[in-house]
Amino acid sequence: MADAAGVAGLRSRDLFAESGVARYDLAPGAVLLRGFALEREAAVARAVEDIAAAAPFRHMETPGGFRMSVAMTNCGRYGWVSSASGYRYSDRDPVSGAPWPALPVVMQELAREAASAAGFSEYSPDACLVNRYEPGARLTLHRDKDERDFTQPIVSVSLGVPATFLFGGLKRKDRVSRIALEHGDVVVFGGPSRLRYHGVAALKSAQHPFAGPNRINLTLRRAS
Ligand code: MD6
Ligand code: FE
Repeated sequence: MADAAGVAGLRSRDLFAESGVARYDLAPGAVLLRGFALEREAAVARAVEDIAAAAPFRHMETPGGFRMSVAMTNCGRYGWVSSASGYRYSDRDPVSGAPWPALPVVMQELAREAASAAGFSEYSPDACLVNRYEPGARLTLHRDKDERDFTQPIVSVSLGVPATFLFGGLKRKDRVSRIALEHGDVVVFGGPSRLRYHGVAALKSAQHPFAGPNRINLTLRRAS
């Protein structure tokens, strides 16, 4: 199979000598690190299980009154929530009223190292949105703009069934590239790309040992 990043006409710029992880520059400030999370997949799997036990995945409602096809939960000091009244960060899980589960150390370290590999030093995320895609679930084109600090990047970790990431521009009508994201891939989204439009195409039916028919995505952010 052709390298999936090749779909968008991308070329690997570097090969990390130590990890063998290929780095693709998607755009200024946006970097794809292929397989960067693979070394820690067992620890990340346990962490996601613990988070979901404490704060179960749920289908949130959009401000427009639709049920999101992606099931979500959070960990960290703040969690992203959507409801009829809008989008916001909350330091409590609205379902239980309790604080979100802590951001696991393995995710903090993974995010910090990925950010550093992409050129963002001193990354200090305080929120992690955990997305679960079942077959057919999708995320429409959006920008992540509910955070207070756009100088810090978002670090996005893909796990399980592969998906097509829709990578747009700074305007909604800009051309959208399609990038295959596979198990273990990490995207760092910051700098001049921090407010680009992006989304995820409907998940195809497939199986992967990590989460059966599902895709799990972690997006770490600095919210406050
Ligand atoms: C996902 N990702 O891959 C959804 N947002 O499931 C995002 O919405 C996202 O990957 C901001 C930065 C990177 C991302
Ligand atoms: Fe996003």
